[in-house]
Amino acid sequence: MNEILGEPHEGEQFEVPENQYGEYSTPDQIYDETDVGVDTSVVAPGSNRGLNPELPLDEGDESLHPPEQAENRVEVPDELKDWSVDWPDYDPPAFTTEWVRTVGVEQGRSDPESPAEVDFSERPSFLGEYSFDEHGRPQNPMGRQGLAERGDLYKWGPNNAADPIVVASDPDTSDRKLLLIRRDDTGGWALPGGMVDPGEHVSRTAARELNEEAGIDLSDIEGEVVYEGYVDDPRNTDNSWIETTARLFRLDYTPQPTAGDDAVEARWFDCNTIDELRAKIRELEELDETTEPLYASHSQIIEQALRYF
Ligand code: RP5
Repeated sequence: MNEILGEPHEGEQFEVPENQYGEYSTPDQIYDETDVGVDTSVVAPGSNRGLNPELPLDEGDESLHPPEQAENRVEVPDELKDWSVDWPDYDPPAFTTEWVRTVGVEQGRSDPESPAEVDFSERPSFLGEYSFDEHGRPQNPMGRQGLAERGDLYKWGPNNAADPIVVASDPDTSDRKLLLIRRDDTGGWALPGGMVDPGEHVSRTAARELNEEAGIDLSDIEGEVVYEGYVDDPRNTDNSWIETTARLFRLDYTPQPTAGDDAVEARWFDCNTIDELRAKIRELEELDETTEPLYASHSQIIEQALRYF
């Protein structure tokens, strides 16, 4: 058992997979030496990825989800997701936002236009080795996404993010609360995470994002890595995808959050179980049973974190 994870409660079926990228030279600025492996089953692509259909996408900021990206995507039926399944007519539009190609470059966040200029041996994935298509573009290990090139993401291949999972337990009752933010792009509830900054070590990202998006400074707490792997983010494309390191911060008090940066709201939710949390958000947002109430695969990542109590 990896020390960083601690022991799950007795009787729980939870295995820590082998670290799968031993063959890569893991860049110090990205990964801890104590990285845990990935259970990709945690984030098997879902139906609507927590996008609230009632809320319009933010059209004012090109860095967010541009409407044309959403409109252009080819619908990929589940049975055709896997690259190994033949789909001779599959010809998704190639799209990379103007923002990624201009501002992202100026800010030192974006890759060059051509993937041939990227050293992918320095860009490991938590999912292990990934393949490349006939144009030298990395292929999303979770399969077809209906859009080629980078879409809204800065990098070809894996784009590293980090997510703080802040859980406050009442010392008397053991009742748990979880901190969430409302994203300003999709309007959905999400973990207060974000992308790893250029040159930043991923172990710092979760606390920085937490401070920026919820105004809570936990930078003196290390937290526990409870998930490392793929995120079923709506921005993922055939050639670019998000992978996160989720870090659990345990508190015995509930500091007052203040929304900032990409968050329009930040608040605590009752969260003794993932079902309680999801029901609470559905009620608040008046969502039906079929709508995933949390952004991307954050439900599954939170569920994973709750196993550590
Ligand atoms: C999700 O997007 C990650 O899990 C993380 O929460 C977030 C990072 O993107 P931004 O919030 O920076 O847009 O996939």
